[in-house]
Amino acid sequence: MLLRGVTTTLSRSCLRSPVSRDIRGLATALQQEPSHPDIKTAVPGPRTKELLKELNTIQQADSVQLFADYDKSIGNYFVDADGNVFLDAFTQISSVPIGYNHPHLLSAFNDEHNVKALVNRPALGVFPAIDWPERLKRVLLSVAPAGLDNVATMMCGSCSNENAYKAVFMWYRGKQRGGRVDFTPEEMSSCMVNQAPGSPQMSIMSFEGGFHGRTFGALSTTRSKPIHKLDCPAFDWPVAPFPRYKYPLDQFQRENQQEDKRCLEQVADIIEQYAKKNNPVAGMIVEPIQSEGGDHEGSPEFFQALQRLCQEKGVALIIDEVQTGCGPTGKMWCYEHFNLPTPPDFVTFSKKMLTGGFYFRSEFKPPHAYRIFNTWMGDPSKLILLERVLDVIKKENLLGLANETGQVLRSGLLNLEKEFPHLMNSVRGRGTFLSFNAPKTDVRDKIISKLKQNGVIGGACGELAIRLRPALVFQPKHAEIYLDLLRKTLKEI
Ligand code: PSZ
Repeated sequence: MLLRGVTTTLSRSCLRSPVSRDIRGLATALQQEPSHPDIKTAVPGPRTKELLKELNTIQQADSVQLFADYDKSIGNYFVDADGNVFLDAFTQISSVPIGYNHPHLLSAFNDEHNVKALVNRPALGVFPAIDWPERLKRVLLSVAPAGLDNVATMMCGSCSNENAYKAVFMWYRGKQRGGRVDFTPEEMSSCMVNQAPGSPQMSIMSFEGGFHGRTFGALSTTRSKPIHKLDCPAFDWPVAPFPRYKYPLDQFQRENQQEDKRCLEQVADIIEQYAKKNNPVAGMIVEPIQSEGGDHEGSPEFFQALQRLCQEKGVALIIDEVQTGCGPTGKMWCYEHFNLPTPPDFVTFSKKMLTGGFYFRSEFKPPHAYRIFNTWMGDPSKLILLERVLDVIKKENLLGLANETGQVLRSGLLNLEKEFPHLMNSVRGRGTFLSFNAPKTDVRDKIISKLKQNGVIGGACGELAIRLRPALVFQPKHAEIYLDLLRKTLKEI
């Protein structure tokens, strides 16, 4: 059977409207899920320790937490090398959209056309398959942020951001040239020795606590932890403060509005400073919820004002939805919660979208070929899987489920915050994209580690936060298990 025969196109309206969820479908997909975690050994167990030792003889592997048994992992449950079964509330740093071994994904390559798309991997910028334009429309453009009708595919989140920056710089220089599209001989020769005017001074602004990746351009905009940046040369690009709110939000409205104002004033000042030192801010990148940096939120009003500021100053606005995108906040794109009056200029994605890439306004399409380019430029087989993921999201109304499960999680976390005020505060987030703070970093780390021994994989971010990043198939019943085991863990501390 051909791919186009078995899947349906997702229309934007379908994703946004609450259609009734096909519980039966979801139940079938998850029927082999265990009913609860099952921890048989110490964590990490003996086999895990052996594997870690072996891997460490080949590479620096100390970041490895567990080795997965991907034959046995299923739905929301992760099975490790020692046979321990964990409820996964972290999902490979937020990048498993519909759980492990979803049947709709397992069957994707039963189809000969799809196998050939997998095996014959094209250099997409030069020899794409006959069905590539249609596939892009049917899959990626069917969930495009409103008003962004262009898309480029890439390999990972970092290179999606990196290439969005390049598109911004090309657009900015294009404006300075006043529409001239050819280059001067001086530009051509100076760029070959990394000098202006061919390699001009320009910058991308980012925010304290932001994370945008680890390739060189992206790394210059990453501001979450020194360990990401140490020893690597960086561009002189500006950083501005991002709001740090007090919680609960409804009790600190005045303080938090003041915080928005403080940050916005600094953004405007820094743009002026960089213009004066002849390093103009051409673009700005921001996460709708700062994720690696500690799950810091900005209000809709903050983002609306930020966009106005960008428009006034001629700065392109890039929204980094690598971690927030594809549904966990209850909307396909988190920034949709902000009611921006006009679309942002770019939305970058990866993780749950399975392919990296960026959506952009057509004004940002470079006038020349080969300028935003690399060999693979993504991988069509990832779009085959993504098409199926989007199909499941729509059929099972998983955006509605993220809201429903999110409410169970949020109210449970708020109750735990009341019960353990010395261990938990500042519950926040949207949908299942939630987090809370511990009072100190060592307490936070202890909670995460004990939670794992109790059968739940959770994630840390920033200095104090514990974040929830379950798959989109996390149901209220999984939320109850998470909350029970978190309560048990907090009692042990
Ligand atoms: O330590 C790391 O390299 C991590 S830990 C989590 C991430 C990276 N997240 C990746 C990420 C992201 O969360 C946002 C908001 N933007 C860009 C990236 C980079 O994506 P990758 O890792 O695919 O290059």
